[in-house]
Amino acid sequence: MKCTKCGQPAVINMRQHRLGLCADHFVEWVPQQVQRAIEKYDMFTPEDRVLIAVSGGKDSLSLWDILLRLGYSVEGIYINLGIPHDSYSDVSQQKVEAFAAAHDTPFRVVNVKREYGESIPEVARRKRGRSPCSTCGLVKRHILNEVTLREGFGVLATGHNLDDEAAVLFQNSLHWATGYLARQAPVLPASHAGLARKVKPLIRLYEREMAAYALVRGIDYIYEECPFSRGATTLFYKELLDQLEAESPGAKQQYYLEFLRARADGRLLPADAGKPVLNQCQKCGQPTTAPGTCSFCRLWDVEEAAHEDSNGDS
Ligand code: Q46
Ligand code: ZN
Ligand code: ZN
Repeated sequence: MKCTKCGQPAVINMRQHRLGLCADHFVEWVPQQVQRAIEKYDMFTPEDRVLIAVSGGKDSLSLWDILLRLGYSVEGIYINLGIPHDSYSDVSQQKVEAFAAAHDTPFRVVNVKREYGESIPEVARRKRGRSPCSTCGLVKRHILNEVTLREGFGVLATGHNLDDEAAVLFQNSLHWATGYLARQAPVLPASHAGLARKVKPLIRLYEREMAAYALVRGIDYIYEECPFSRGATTLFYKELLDQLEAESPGAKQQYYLEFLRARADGRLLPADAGKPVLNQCQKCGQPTTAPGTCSFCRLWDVEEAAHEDSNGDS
């Protein structure tokens, strides 16, 4: 296979675009795709300060690299979840530190155990019945929202790629979870004073393209997946969608991008679908659908946990 642009040997063949590219043209093409997504969905401008959530994996580190190359003002945040298996969290943090040092770009670390007294696996163990992943998702959402607003960033960017989004869409549509379908978007506006604007600039790119980009750019990322992701249903949905893609190149892209189009045109859901009524958490002040304290604050409330246990409500 030869590069469609210059005839040199191609490093990647993207059947959905009928495009093969050599290393040089591929690392030029990827940021163009990201820039197109940023503009199409009106994500942010060069005047905005962007905070990027980095995990040490290929997607978020590559996104950081791409946004820097595109000239955006971007800083990183790493949340150390305290996952001990094979020093997963500490090794991930080292990858982030190495990237930031090599690119001379600022980042901050929030260490969950140091800040709140327990790591994610420890909280999940205490809150019997809550999975590490749902605990983790809740904690990350809260901290990222809080830091984005407190430090005056205009927007929070995450490294979700098209495969991630298509798998979540598959899961949500299997359950016809209309609330989630309504909120699954490349841009979540700051619809409330306590909510940061959130964007996903990689939604036009397949996972394999991000892996290839990291490789070609020499980005050193953590290859291992988080140990808690093993057996996750979204991984199974990704495999199913990959089978579909192998038979019908472009199917994943069409599935997800057509969903966005249909929803934007109002063909799927009423415009106000998925807009929950928000209250203010009595403890931290962040918006919450709960009437009193938010689920993040309740997570650390040991007295409440004991009460829940005695009620058999884990
Ligand atoms: S980091 Fe956290 Fe993921 Fe690990 S514990 Fe689950 S949610 S799998 S993105
Ligand atoms: Zn080329
Ligand atoms: Zn709270």
